[in-house]
Amino acid sequence: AVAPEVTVFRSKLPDIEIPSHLPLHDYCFARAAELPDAPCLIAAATGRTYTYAQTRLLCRRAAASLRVLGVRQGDRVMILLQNSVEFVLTFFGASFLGAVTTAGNPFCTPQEIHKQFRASGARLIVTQSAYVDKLRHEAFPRIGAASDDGGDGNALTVVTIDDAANTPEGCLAFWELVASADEATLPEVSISPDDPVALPFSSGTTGLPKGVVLTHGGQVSGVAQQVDGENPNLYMREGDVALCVLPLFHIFSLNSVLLCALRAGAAVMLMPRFEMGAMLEGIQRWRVTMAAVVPPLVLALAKNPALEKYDLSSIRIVLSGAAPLGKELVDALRARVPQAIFGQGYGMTEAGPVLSMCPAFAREPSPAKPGSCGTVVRNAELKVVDPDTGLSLGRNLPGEICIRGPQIMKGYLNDPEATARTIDVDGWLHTGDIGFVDDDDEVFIVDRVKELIKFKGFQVPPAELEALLLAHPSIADAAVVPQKNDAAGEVPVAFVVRAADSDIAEDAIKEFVSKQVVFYKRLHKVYFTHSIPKSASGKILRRELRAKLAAT
Ligand code: AYL
Repeated sequence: AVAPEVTVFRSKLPDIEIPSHLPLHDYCFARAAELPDAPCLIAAATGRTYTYAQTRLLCRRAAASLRVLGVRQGDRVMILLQNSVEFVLTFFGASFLGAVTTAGNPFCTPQEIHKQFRASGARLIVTQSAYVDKLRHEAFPRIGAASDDGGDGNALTVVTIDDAANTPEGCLAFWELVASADEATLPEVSISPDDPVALPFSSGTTGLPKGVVLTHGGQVSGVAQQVDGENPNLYMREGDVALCVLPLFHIFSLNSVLLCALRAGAAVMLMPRFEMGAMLEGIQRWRVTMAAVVPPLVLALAKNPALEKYDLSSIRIVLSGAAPLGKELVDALRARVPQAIFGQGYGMTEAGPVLSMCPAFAREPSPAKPGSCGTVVRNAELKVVDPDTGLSLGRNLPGEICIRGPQIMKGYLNDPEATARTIDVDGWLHTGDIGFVDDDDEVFIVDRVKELIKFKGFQVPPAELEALLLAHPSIADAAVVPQKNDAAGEVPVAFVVRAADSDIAEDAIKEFVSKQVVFYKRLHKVYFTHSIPKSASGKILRRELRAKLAAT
């Protein structure tokens, strides 16, 4: 048989040499020797700045500390922190040891954190005293330092970043450990490109959140595709300052902000949380040049009159990602930051994460149209397939976007079936996004065939909420789908079939879910119905439900 023709889209920029043999930490700190005194991390909350030499040294001391606590190559370390210097030190500290970081959202409920903790197989958690009570939940092992564990190897080691005086019972103080650590004791670790370095969680195209295995070679490739080469797609250099306000436990901020900025020799301004005044103050004070944002943040900025009181003239790039960015929104903000280039990156945790990036951010920029997600990154192939037939589609025809290249995940942790559903035998990763490539090679995302709901760029996996709902004795069946929302993009809403004789009310259901989930997974509405539409094989017909919503 003749193989069907495949239209493969590639970057117009030439491929680059990618040093994917390097461990991620060596790749990201490659410029530290050359720029020892350049600012690397800026803690906006305290005003403290760490140079490249200091940052690298502290990362190695963090590695030595983790090693003293028993962390070895291949082990998983969980980070439950807002953006902070300690997050960065722990991430690279683990990397130096060949250990793997799984970063979670500290605002999650104990049950949610426990699921990630258990699935990852972590034994050590680096967090802040404010979150330690969540780890005292019955599901977790008893908290006890590795050393005074009295032979019970099942205790959980918890390191807190607060002042030593505020270290909770049973926990260890991060900075005490780092202060007494000796980086000279670090063993030589042989790391291969195929070894995992990060384990974010994502629900992918279907089902519950799963560990996404990202390797050293994969992350080096993913960063190189953005910032390396003669004509980097996302042009950053020494002197640049990247705004790091989006959470580092999400791959957008970890990869496109932290890892890319370090590789380029730029500084990273770390903000623990989004607070408008502090953010604008920080941008002005540290002269931020690259701002990574999500659409709701663009909205908040566009609407905020306080913007005029700050000098934002240093910003040259505004990179929006993780959810669709409307043209109107860009226009509303552009007037306030006229010198900046606005554009989008399109990414997915599993894809390493960036598939396409605005070409106007390049060293030798080329224009991008409003609403476009840019062009496919270098050293990668992108195709668009008919979601029903799998056949490749040409330009301007919407279909499922697929990506292939050295940057994509190795697979889902301990889940070969989910991996096989997402990455096919030819190495193509199927995104579950519907989009097309236009005549100028620009990618446009128009819809999603996967279940995922995106609230302000945060993942809301419907399967997780459905499982919670079905556990309620008054609920016979349930389905959760996205509903369009101006402020959040999408919000989760439920269709619920009450159990026989039950008259459970909407509020009771909403509250039942709220108590078990982080804020962005809360149900915004419950629609009672007599049955959930399903296919012959029992799959929820989400399209039908979404159509029903659109009609109301
Ligand atoms: P996850 N426009 C529309 N939808 C988007 C966009 C975009 N620009 N970016 C991401 N999405 C949606 O795993 C899309 O449905 O990673 C995609 O499959 O939490 C899903 O979000 C993936 O969600 C960057 C820029 C990373 C963006 C990212 C996105 C990470 C979001 C690095 O430079």
